[in-house]
Amino acid sequence: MMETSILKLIAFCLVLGVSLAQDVTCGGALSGSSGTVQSPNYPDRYPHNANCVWTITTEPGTQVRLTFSSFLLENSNNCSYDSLMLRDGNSNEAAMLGEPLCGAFLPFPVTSTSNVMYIEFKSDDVIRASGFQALWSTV
Ligand SMILES: [Ca+2]
Repeated sequence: MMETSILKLIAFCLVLGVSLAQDVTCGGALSGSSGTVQSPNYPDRYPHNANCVWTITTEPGTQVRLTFSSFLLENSNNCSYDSLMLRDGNSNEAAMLGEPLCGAFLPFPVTSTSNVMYIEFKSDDVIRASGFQALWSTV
């Protein structure tokens, strides 16, 4: 009986641990006509070693436009430390939409050529910032 209780307690802790870990997970498959994408914890600082991927899919025949309302990522050459990358398609092999983004300048709105945009946010293990928030919509 005692053993069962201990096992249940361990199982509970594992579940709790997993759900706490999920608080910093991010990304996902988004679809519809509009919505918001933001870095984990926004407007608080994003976590270290984040790796988030969003795919945004709008109606066939339309395009996806991403308009930033806030942007602050650790700055680095070629954005090699923390970065936001936008791609014109549904995978990390699709063509980049512009250069990798980082630093403190609010990026111009970006529009895909098809109805899918791939967004990847990465952070390294030092220096965090408030991250980004962007509205996506159908064009
Ligand atoms: Ca960093």
